[in-house]
Amino acid sequence: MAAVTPDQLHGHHHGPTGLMRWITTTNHKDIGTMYLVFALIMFFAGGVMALTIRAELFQPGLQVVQPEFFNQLTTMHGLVMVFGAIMPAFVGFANWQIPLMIGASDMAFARMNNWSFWLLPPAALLLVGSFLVPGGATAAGWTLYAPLSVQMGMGMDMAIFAVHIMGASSIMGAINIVVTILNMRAPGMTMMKMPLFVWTWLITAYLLIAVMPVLAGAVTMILTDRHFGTAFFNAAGGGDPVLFQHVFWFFGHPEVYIMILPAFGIVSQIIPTFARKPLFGYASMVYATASIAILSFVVWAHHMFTTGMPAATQLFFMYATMLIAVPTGVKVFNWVATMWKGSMTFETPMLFAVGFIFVFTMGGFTGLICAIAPIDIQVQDTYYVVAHFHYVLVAGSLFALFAGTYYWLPKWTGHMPSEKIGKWHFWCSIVFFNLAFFPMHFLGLAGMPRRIPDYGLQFADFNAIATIGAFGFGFSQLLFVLAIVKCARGGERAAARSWEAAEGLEWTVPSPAPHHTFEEAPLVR
Ligand code: CU1
Repeated sequence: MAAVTPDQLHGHHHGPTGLMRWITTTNHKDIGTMYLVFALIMFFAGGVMALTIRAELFQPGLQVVQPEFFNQLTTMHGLVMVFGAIMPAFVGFANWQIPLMIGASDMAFARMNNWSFWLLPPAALLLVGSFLVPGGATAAGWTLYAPLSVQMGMGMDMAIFAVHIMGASSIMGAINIVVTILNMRAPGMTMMKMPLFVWTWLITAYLLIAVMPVLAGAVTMILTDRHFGTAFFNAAGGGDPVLFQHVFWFFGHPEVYIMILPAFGIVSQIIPTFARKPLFGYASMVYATASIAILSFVVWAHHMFTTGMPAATQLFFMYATMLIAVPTGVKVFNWVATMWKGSMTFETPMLFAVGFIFVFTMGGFTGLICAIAPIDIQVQDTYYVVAHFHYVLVAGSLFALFAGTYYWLPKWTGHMPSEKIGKWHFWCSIVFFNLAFFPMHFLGLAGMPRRIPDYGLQFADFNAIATIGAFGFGFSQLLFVLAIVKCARGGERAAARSWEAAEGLEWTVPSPAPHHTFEEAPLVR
C-alpha cells in the first residue's frame, strides 16, 4: 500500500493521482505537457524512419531495405512528422502558453481538451502499427495520391482511419483555441494587445477548422472508392484521379501555413526579448499573418503544374504564390528591424530564433523558385523539392519549436535549461542540417527523383554527404532530450522574469510594447 503523501495529508490533491491523473486531467498545463511529450516521441519515430531512408541512400544500389519498404518509410516519415510531431507540438505550446498569455484560467473547453489529446495515441498506434499488417504500411506517399492509394493494401485503410482521428483531434483543438482567445481574455487584453504567438495561433486555428474537414473528405472519398463502389477518382467510372490532387492540396497548402504560422509567433516572442526592444511593426505582423492565411487558400494548384492545366491557370497560381512572399518579407523585415540597434545577447532560444530567420528564409526563396511554373515543371518530383520543404519544415517549424522549448522551459519546469547543452544542440543542428539538406538542391537540379531507393552513380557523392549530415542531425537531437530531462529534474532556479529582458506582463508579453500592456484595464469586467 502506498504511503500517504504530505500533499494528500494536507488536502492539496483533490483529483486522481498517478496515471489516472494524466488520463483524466483537464488542466491546460498537463495537457500541454502530454502533447509535447507525444510530439517528441513521434519526432524520434519519424526520425528513425528518416535515418533508415538515408542509410539506404548512402550508396547507389540496394543495401538496407527493399524498394516496397522504402516507399512505406518515405510515406510514414511524412505522415508521422506532419501529423504526429510538428502539429501536436504546436498544440502543446498553445495549451501551455495561450491561457497564460491572455490571462485565462484554462482553455475554454477543458474536458474536450483532454479528449483532443487522448485521440492522438490510438491514431499514432494505428498509423505506425500498419507496418505490421499484410502488405505493410501504405506506400502511397504522405499525399496519398489516387489512383495508387485506392489500390493499396489494408495499411492504407489504417492510415485513412488515423487521419480521420487526428483530424478530429485537430478540429477540436482549434475550436478550443479560437473560443479561448475570443472569450477568455483578461480585462484590457484587447485583440491588438495580444502577444504575437496568440495572434498567429488564432489565425492558424481558423485555417485548421477550414481545411481539416477537406482532408477528411479527401480520404473518405478514397475509402469509398476502395470499399463501397464509388468512382470519385476512377476515370473508367466517370471520375478523375486529378480531382484528388485538387481536394488534397486545397487542404495541403493551408496545412503548410498551419505548420509555420505558430513558428512565426514563437520567433516574434523571442527576438524582442533578446534584442531588448519591443517588436517592430506589431500591427503589420498581425496583418501579414492574416494575409498569408487568406492567400494560402488560392495557391493550391502550384503543386500540380505538371497535371496538364491551361497556361492561364498556371499563371494565376504562379503569381498568387509569389504574392505570399510580400507578407512573408514584411515579417522577416520586422524581425531584422527589431534586432537593429538592439542590445542583443545570444542565449539558446535566440540562437535558434536567428538560425530560423537565416535558414527558413532560404527555404522561402527556394519556394519562390518552385512557384515559377516553368522551373517547377523541371524540378517536380526531384530532390530540389525535398530540399525546399525540409528547409521550411526543419529549419523553420522545428527550429522554432526548439527555440520556444528553450525559451519557455523555465516557465514549464521552474529551472533554467543548460546553456552549454543548448548551444551544442544549436550548433550541431544547424551544421548537420545544412550538410544533410543543402546537397539535395544540387541532386534535384541534376535530376535525381524523390521516393526512389536507388540512383545513378553521378548522384553518389552528394548522397553520401547528405546521409552523413542526416545521421549527425539525428544524433544531435539526443542533446535536446538531455537538455529537457536535465531541466525538468533540476538545475538553476528560474527567476520570475527568466531571461531578465525588457518584458511586460510577467515575461510572456514582449509584444506589443510593454508600456501599452494593461494600463487601460477596467476595474470590473
Ligand atoms: Cu503549396
